[in-house]
Parts: sequence; C-alpha cells; structure tokens
Amino acid sequence: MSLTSEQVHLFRHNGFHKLKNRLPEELVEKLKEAIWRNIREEVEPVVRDAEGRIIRLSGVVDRDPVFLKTATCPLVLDPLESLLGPNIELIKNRHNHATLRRASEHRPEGLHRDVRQWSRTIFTVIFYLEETTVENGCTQVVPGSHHFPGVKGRLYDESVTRQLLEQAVPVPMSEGGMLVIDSMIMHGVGRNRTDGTRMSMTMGYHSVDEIADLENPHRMLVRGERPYDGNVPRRQ
Ligand SMILES: O=C(O)CCC(=O)C(=O)O
Repeated sequence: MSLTSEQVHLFRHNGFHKLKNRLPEELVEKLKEAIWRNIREEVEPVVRDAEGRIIRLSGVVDRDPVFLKTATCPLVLDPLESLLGPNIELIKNRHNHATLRRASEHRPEGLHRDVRQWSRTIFTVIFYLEETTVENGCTQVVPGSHHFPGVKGRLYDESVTRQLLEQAVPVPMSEGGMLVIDSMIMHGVGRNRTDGTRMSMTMGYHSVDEIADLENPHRMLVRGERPYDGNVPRRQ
C-alpha cells in the first residue's frame, strides 16, 4: 500500500513512520526459524556478546531466501516507493542483519544514526519479529533529529546524547510490524527488562543513484531500473 501525501509529509517532518500493514504470521515464523537455525549452527558472520553468545547475524540476505523475500515484499517496497521513488536498491553492506536481544540484557542505552550526512541518508526498515514494548526495549527515536546537521561520526558526545535521550519517545511495535526511519534520525534500543527475547531484522534502502555509472556489488536493485543521467558515457 502506498503512502498518502500526509504520511509522506509526516515522515519527512518527524523522520519515522510506522507501516500500517504487518508481515503475515507464517512469514514471521519462517524468519524466526531461520534465525534460530543460524544461531544454533553458528553460521558466520555473527556478532557475539561479552559471554560469547550470538546476538546478531550479519549478511542475512545471503543466508536463506526468506530474508530477501521479506525485504523485497510489496508490503515494504510499496510504501518505500512513496518515499524513495520508483527505483530502489537494497543495501547489503549496511544493516542486512537480524538482532536478538536476550532476556534481561544490560547493554548501555544510547542513541545513534545509521549514516553521517543528511545529503546521503538512507532509509532503514526495522522488522519486528517479536512484539516490542517499553519493558523489552522497544525502539526509541528523537523525532525531527534527522534535520540536525552532520556530526563527525554517527554518535554525539555523551552530554548531548543525554539531553537527546530526554526527548526520545518509545515506539512500541507489534510482532510483524515494520518501522521506516530516515537513518539520520537519532534512535536506539531500550533495555530488555523482561525474561523474553526481542528479535528483529534491519534493512537499509536507497534510491538508485542516477549519476553512478558503475554497479556496486553491495547494492541490489529490488524495484524499478537503474537509469543513468551522467553527462559523460558510462565506464565499461
Ligand atoms: O531494533 C531497533 O530498535 C533498532 C535497530 C538498529 O538501530 C539497527 O539494527 O541498527
């Protein structure tokens, strides 16, 4: 379902949008199964916590077809088309991961951006494979912070982050829910204070760069085409 012009306006103003539709239950179950299987079999590349437990699977679209199927389904690409236009690439070297936050996890709370500069922002979709609540550490965003200028890295220093955290709002989501953010928005994950897990998958998208003349192997065309508008011929 495409977005209305009001929804597009709010997204541009606030920097986030909760998609109306949810992933079908069977698809969520298949994603969870694939994630648990990859965790059990310790399929690299993974990120581990201090105790050596797997907390992230990287490069998921090359693991099992269900990940790419989900990342490119019309439930995601139709609304993204309202934001990015008709030609969309999936980014394979930013996000493209599944994250497991374990019970009573004590990772420090903080805020980050996914990219450095507003002129090169991407849009991130977070797919929630379990319900997220304030108790299990739902996503937090600072509305409008994607309009702040670029900083040196993707983090502010601690004192600014503390002030920003005071303005962060929680965004609880249902299982199967999807949240699109402008990746310049300051966002983070709350602490999981429950006995359960909090599982999610994150993907990044970009509109096709019509001036780029060389194909980037980390970008996969998932909708439309790759027009070329450069004023010199494409390199071969
Ligand atoms: O799961 C979330 O709430 C945030 C995800 C995120 O920031 C990431 O995957 O980079």
